[in-house]
Amino acid sequence: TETRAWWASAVVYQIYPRSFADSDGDGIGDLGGIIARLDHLESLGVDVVWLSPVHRSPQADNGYDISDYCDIDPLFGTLEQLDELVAGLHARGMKLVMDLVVNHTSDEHPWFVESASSPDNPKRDWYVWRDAPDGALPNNWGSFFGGPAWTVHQATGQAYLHLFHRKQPDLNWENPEVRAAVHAMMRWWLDRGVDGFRMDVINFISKPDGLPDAPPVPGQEFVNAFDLFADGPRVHEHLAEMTREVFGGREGHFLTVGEMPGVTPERARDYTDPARREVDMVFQFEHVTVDQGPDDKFDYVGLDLPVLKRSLHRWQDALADVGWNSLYWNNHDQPRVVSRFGDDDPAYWRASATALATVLHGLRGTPYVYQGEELGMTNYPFAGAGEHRDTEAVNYWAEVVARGRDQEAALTGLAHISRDNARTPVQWDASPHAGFTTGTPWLAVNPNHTWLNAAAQVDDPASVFAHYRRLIDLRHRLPILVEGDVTSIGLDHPVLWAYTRSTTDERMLVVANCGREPLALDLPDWHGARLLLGNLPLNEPVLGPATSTLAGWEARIYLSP
Ligand code: TEU
Repeated sequence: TETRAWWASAVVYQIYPRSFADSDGDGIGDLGGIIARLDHLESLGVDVVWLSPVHRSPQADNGYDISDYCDIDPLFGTLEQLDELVAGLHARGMKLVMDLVVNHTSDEHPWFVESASSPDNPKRDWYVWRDAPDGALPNNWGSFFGGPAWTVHQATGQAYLHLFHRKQPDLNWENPEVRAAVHAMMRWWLDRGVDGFRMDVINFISKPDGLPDAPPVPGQEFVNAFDLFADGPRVHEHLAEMTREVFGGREGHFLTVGEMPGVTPERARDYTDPARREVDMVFQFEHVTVDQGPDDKFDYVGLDLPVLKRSLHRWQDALADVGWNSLYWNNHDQPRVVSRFGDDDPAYWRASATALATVLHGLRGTPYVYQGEELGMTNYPFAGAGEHRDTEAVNYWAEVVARGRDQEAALTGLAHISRDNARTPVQWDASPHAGFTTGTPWLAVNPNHTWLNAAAQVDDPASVFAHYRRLIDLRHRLPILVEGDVTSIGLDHPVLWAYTRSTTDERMLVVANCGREPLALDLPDWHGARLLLGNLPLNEPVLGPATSTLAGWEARIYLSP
């Protein structure tokens, strides 16, 4: 039988440094702030920290636009502090995974500056340049952040490709020098002691030959060409080469996770099949788009629970034999789960945050916890468009206004889906800026920090934090959570989320009531099962012969006798 890799029983914690903790009073989180908060992570019990970019960057996309891969932006600190962070994590038995943003660089990266300098520059071909006669763009692709995916460079008359911001030009992965430079940079980080990489939009790196137009969409000048550049022709080849060139011959316990918008379960099997040596796991996006309509990302249609359940269980089934799932509700791009799929009314907030945590952490895969999720942080009460800071939200609003689209609907969409919901500062305590900074925070602190904060939770056994700690502890202790097969129960039920885990000698039941009303639970097979973990004080320690009742947003995990 196969031996599982160490990350199969690990839990990863994501830090978005700008919003985690500020040590120098400039209102922006930094490495010093993280180093000062390692006890919080140790007490939560996570195994790995994934750090969103701290590299040198003009910050057009909060660090996902890198101008020097081998240095730390002064906003965040110094390389010495990064070393100190690695040492501090290692001393506590935790690992550090860096963000790897190599689909694109910043336009201020020396590679691009050279590339842009002239059509004959040796680095011209490091990026994707095409003729733009009389300003006509090479194709109809749109940028994720609005407008075309091309910008004409006045000096040379050619246009460069940028799937994201115009300050994020796409690297040309067809060029072997580009690939070699990326591999060398990755080895440099491993030599420094980091333990792996989270690879930003890594399934976008291989563009289709000829960069063809995407099928036109009526009323849209530039269209999302997703189907053309996601999972492109040579992406598997590039990832296998990266594994060979970067990790080949190295001793160590590394973790690689590829962020892959639009990836299908079938393709994810290939990406994560250990025999192919591409990546350990992927971040898929299916379950974080279930509340979005066909128009665009901010076309908010609300949650239909069975759709969400079916999605996550489809992924569980697809990767049951080959490959591995990552499990996440939140990251720096997604609204807060308790507001999005749960119930952030103060009366249900704690129960729903812990119920959602329970159903996710009971599944098979590697769970990721995004900063503040362990406290049940909620969406921000955005009052208008002016409160959003994210380039995606700001550009979207400008387009809505320019095109005379429905502003009411756009504001609703932004309030529910905007990435800024995830980026408000972590709420450490009840003080005016929530203990995040002594200065003025770069993004407003959620007013609910007066009661929703770490200080109020870390020593309270009934807190969201304590529940996350127990879930993480279970993952470490119970092989059935790592290995057990997953079988869903009643996928079409409108509020019950239930499934079993099973190995040859044990069975586990996970049940959650994803609604406010009490819910009768009738599972004859499980009489006598022993309660392992519940999120409310009311649970039955042993499931009786009669029908039992789950309170609103109650979740329980039982082990069969
Ligand atoms: O995100 C990739 C991505 O496609 C989306 O999740 C993105 O958040 C956007 O909202 C699409 O509508 C990654 C990073 O996580 C994100 O923060 C970066 O902005 C992006 O890549 C570019 O590097």
